[in-house]
Amino acid sequence: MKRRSRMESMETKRVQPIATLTFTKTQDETIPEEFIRSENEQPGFTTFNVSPPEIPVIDLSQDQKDVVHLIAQASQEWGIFQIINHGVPIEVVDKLQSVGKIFFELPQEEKNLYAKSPGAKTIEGYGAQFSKEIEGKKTWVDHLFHNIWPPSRINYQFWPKNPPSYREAHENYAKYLKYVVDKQLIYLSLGLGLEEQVIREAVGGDELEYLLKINYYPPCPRPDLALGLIPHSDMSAITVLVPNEVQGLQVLKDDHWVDAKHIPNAFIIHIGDQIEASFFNFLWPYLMVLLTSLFNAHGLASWLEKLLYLNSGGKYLQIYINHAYIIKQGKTLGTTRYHQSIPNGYASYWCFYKSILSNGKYKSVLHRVVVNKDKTRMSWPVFCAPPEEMVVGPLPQLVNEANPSKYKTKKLKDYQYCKFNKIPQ
Ligand SMILES: O=C(O)CCC(=O)C(=O)O
Repeated sequence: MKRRSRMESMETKRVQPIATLTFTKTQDETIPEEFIRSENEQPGFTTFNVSPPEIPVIDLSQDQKDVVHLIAQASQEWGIFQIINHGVPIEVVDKLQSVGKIFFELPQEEKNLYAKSPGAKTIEGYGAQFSKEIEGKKTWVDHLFHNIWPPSRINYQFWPKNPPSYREAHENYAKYLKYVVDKQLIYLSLGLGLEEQVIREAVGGDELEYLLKINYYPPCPRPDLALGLIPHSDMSAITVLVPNEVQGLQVLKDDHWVDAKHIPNAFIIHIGDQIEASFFNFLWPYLMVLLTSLFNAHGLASWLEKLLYLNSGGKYLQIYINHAYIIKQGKTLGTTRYHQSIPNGYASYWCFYKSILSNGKYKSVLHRVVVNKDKTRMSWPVFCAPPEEMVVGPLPQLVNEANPSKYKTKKLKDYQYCKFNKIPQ
């Protein structure tokens, strides 16, 4: 009996069974309240539909000089691009996707064998909802995380045994992916005018860790109200993502949420925080945190909010109890995964955590995922990040009097701690 109720409560924490229940029980197309985003986040209101710009697509079979130029340009202007002719055989990706799909279609009890235990320190395992959002909102997605490279970082306990070919498919994919990642890091280095191995070495060289995630976004009766993932940037150096054919990824470009078009056999490359460029220096947010904390302590936060908003003509940076928000002309820009939008409906995003290597040249992309009414979206991002103990900071080659260091040098694990706990970097 006890076991049964534990099992039941685990199941209700997964989105997949909730989605199935929602579809079978309701005729009126409602979804549980905790999945309904505030208006400023709802995709129905915030997606840019009128001839949106398109994420750059880069053909790697071109001359290397052109590839480097295009990648550097996309990394500065977008922080994301798609690559084609990347050298990974279609069958390898098909196999990866088919074993992942089989896993997510297994009975709930079997998937739960790989569940993260509550309070576990590791990110690896099967679960839902990466971190709690302040208003208790949930995203419409389940996931499985596990490392795939280097071999010393693999914990096979998190790799499903069913289907039996799961392991081979992932080992094979990791082998090919390594080649793609190494190449991207070379292009990014060359794009900054550096020797080709500089960035790769700076993010760990052979120790660079590959964390694979499988996202499973079931069909949602109200895709206009829910989000698969709230806006965030990745803590990685770069992320390589393959989606299935169901579109859903959106990126923030010039204050608008635009769709990442599905391109068969393309890989999507995200520039992560470790390589990013931020447009703020870090003293300004510290000052604002101090100010707002003082105001909060006296219950005056919402007054301060209004004052700032009015005085800035609707365009200002706001810090709200340790959270940074950028609000432009009252429009939704987004929130990060680690905090929530503010109650007055303006949108926001966290601006402290930005780092590091390129000292302002490349940008990490703010992205989110919308869900589909009839189809299941799945995606396979691989977050490539330095080992936790590694110290990351601006590359000395990129710092000089004209371009002083904008970011602190620190261990990746300290950086992650700050990001998870919303502490200024
Ligand atoms: O599903 C996607 O396309 C994006 C996934 C993502 O951003 C994430 O898992 O952090």
